[in-house]
Amino acid sequence: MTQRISPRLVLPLAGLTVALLPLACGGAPSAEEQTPAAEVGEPVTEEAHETEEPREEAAAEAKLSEPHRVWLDVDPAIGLEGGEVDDGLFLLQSFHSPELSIAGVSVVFGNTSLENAVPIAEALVARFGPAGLQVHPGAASAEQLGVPTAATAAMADALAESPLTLLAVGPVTNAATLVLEHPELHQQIERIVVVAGRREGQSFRAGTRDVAPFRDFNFELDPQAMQVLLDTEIPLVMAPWEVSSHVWIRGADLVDLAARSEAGAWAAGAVQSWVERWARDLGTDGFTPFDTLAAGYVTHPHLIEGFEGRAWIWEDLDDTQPETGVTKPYLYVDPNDDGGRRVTYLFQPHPDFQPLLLDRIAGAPASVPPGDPAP
Ligand SMILES: [Ca+2]
Repeated sequence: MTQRISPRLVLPLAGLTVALLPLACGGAPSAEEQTPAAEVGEPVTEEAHETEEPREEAAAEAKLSEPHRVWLDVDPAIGLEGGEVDDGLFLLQSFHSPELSIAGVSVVFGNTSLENAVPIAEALVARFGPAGLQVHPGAASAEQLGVPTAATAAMADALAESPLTLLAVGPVTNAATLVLEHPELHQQIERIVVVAGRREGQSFRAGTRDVAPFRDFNFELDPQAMQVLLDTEIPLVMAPWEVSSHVWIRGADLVDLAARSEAGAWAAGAVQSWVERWARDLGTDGFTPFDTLAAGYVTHPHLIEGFEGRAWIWEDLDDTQPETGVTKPYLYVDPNDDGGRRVTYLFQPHPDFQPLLLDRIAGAPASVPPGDPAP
């Protein structure tokens, strides 16, 4: 069932400004149908909400185990007018997670140009990151798949030192170039967590406006790079739109965040134009913080339910413009499919994840009731 993707399918979007990018999973909102937020996603099991053990289990696990050594590969656009904010929140969340030991940060094109994204990552690391953490520029477009960069060199050096988990929360061009260039290091990569994928037939919808479903942004910007990862035996975890569609950061959460800490206040301010964009384009109060589910799975696996399934890439009618007859590649995952490649597919966060995420973004638990004014 695996289908190789031809070069013509790579979408030449890297040069567009963020204001021109349609909204998409892991990226920005796009255009056409209407579904209340409560209906987003495939039917999901409700049992995950009924157990109270996961948070306690996760806390016990965090205390007992050594920090997970991770590498963060991001495409941040937070702070740009209308720019996607989830990579920025993902970085704050990671900096404030004692379960993680961050070996390095690299940057890839995606939500904005590499040129825009690198200084955003550098500023976030300098202000809120651990001392000494370095930021390494990677691919500026999908055309650079297979071209070594400062990012892939630094990742290779870190992997040669000791194994790590790669959190690749933008287009996976940097990750794919790393594995193409360094087959000797595959065994050192404990797993790669990506923000991409869907079940067959699933449409990415949110909000009440009559707009098209989200694109599978990270995947669609470089499907060939995803194929490279699928062709390896490195464990792959998918934190797709489906799992993030159940987590919302609302306006009231931002008031709460702003009151907690310097980082919380910065985040609350930096996401404002993104919140306004979702309200305007999708009719929502708040947004889903896609990339944060990837880090959450590493820090608190008990809070995010997944299944082992098979993944493959398939060409099908573009659901964002079905009237045109145009096709596009899809990254499908199916728990029952025997073809394709084995992956872990995340689909259901525990309700405790959202308050935990706010704690981690702020670097502090809630100390004042939500709704109180920021200091
Ligand atoms: Ca991202």
